[in-house]
Amino acid sequence: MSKIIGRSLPNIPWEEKPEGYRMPLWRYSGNPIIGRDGNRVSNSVFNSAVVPFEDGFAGVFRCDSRSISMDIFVGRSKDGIHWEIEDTPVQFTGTDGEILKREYRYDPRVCFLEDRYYVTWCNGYHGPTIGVAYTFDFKKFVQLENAFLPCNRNGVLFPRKIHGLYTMLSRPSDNGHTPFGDIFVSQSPDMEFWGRHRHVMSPIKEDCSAWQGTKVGPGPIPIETDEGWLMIYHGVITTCNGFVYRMGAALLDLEQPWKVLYRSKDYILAPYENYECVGDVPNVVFPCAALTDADTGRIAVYYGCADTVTGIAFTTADELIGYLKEHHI
Ligand code: BMA
Repeated sequence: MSKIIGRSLPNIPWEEKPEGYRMPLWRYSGNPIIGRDGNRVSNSVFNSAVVPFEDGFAGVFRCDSRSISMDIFVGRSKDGIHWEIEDTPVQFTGTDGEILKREYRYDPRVCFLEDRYYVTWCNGYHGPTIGVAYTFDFKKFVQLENAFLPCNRNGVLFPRKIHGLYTMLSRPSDNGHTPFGDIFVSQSPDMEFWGRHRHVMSPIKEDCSAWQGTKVGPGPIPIETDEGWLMIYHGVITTCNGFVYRMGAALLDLEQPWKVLYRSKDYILAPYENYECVGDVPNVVFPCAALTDADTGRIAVYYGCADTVTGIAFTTADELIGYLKEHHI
């Protein structure tokens, strides 16, 4: 049995795997859980991040407006499935007005680390980079320095320091839709100055795993297990109709997370359902968060569907790591 190292979460949203289902992730039967109209101003609600909070759940949601501006909004839920999302975006405070200037914000991740919730997101600052902020209560948010130079996306913190250093995955990019992309990991003593950049993984150009041939990027906060960090990521192929986004998984070394122990050869979830294939950007499943229960090994992955709505898919550490070991590069 592969074991999750972390807290128990008896109220994790959950459904059992359908009888005879052959894939390692199975969708919630009530998907999508959040539609386009998740708040009053939204055109679409997707690529969003949730965490356990107080006696329920809280999250930071990407809501694109009906003028197609991109910003992030607080949401709250009792059960992790039904969400109330605020109508006004997160307002940041901080010491440096230069950093607080808003161009655009999207694809948030939320990470409970030490005593607070850190939010990282794709932050417009003369190109996309990684914005960083923290909150204790999902009311007041303090914005820190951007982690990296532009252009970068998919900044994903590890949920604890590794050898005394904050550790973050990211995916250097360009200013457009980026037809390339490798995952790197960086470390910081103070959440401000980031260095020790190490390469984690590249796309796979060969036909043996073509679904991840154009770019790869980290998704949810890595899940600590007794066998390594379980990293769920997105992999992209370029087709005659454009990009298709699927999900993969990898196990990273606990001490040196730039070392990949196992990596998906076969994808673990792909756009099959109508709400994943049809929307503002067709054929996208894009994971940004996962709830976990260390007692049962249950994992609930939250993912954006076709850049329009939000879904959940379930697995367990044992099921996913077992699949990974059978279907790895
Ligand atoms: C990426 C980001 C994501 C989006 C994806 C597919 O570059 O913009 O937010 O889900 O493209 O459109």
